[in-house]
Amino acid sequence: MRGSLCWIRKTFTAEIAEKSQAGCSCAIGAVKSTAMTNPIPAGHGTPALVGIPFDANSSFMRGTAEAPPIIREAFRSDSTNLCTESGLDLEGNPMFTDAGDMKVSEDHAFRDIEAGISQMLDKGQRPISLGGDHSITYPIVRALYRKFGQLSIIHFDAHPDLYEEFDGNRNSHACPFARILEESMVKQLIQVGIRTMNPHQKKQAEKYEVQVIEMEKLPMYDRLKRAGPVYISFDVDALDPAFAPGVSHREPGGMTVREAMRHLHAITGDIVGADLVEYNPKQDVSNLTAAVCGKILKELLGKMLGC
Ligand SMILES: [Mn+2]
Repeated sequence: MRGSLCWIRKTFTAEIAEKSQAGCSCAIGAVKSTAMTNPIPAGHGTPALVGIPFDANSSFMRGTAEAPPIIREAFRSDSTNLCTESGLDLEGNPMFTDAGDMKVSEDHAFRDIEAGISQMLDKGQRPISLGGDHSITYPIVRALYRKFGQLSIIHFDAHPDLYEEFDGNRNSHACPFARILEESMVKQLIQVGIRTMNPHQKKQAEKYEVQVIEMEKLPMYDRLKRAGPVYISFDVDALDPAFAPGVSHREPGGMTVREAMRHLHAITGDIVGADLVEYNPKQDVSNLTAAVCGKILKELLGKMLGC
């Protein structure tokens, strides 16, 4: 029965994308079709999943390198269907693809990731990477910056990840946004769900004019309305560990899955890429967090497809 109640849109237009941002209209006028012609608007590419099995920059506990196949399995699980909540059926949908897992050497991980993402962009793909620890966002953003210029980044996380260095490691998963900001690759960094700000990172946030939306201040949808190229970085620990225990750094007091999806749905702009990072299967309980990742991935894909 999977997918039986859903629609596949025959065409994709900027008009539909625009309407969708105010509340998706994908089901309106949608027809079931297997013959899609040119469904991706000019300037965009095909969303493509890519696993990045790398966790050597984790500061506390490894395990996120094992996440990509488990997220894929949850995403495609027969326990549910592949429809987004807006009604877009991703089952057999040619509007997105799966590029498989990236080969990443521990010694040259950032070089490999940046090159791998660049190759995807050259093929006209928009990467949705499945991590991996959060350090991978830095080389991904480098590749995107070379193609699109300065990006707006919407960053869901319990942590600001703005450390100048952490435990002597400038590439730590606690540092990616410091690296990204140093290289001026960002038009605006907007952090959502933060609840572990400390004096050092506060100073960093002030220095780089980061818009920090603390957990306590949510909901805050208006600040997510952007124009131009947008990158979404989703650290699973933005969610409360009650909903997503499968993370290395459980930080109570976080978002519900619904709150996260409402903020995700509120984002506007041209989404040129996204990542889903820090899911640690070793910490999961009954694959609960895997299911949450599958759900977030579906909605991310829907978002990138304009729904
Ligand atoms: Mn985090």
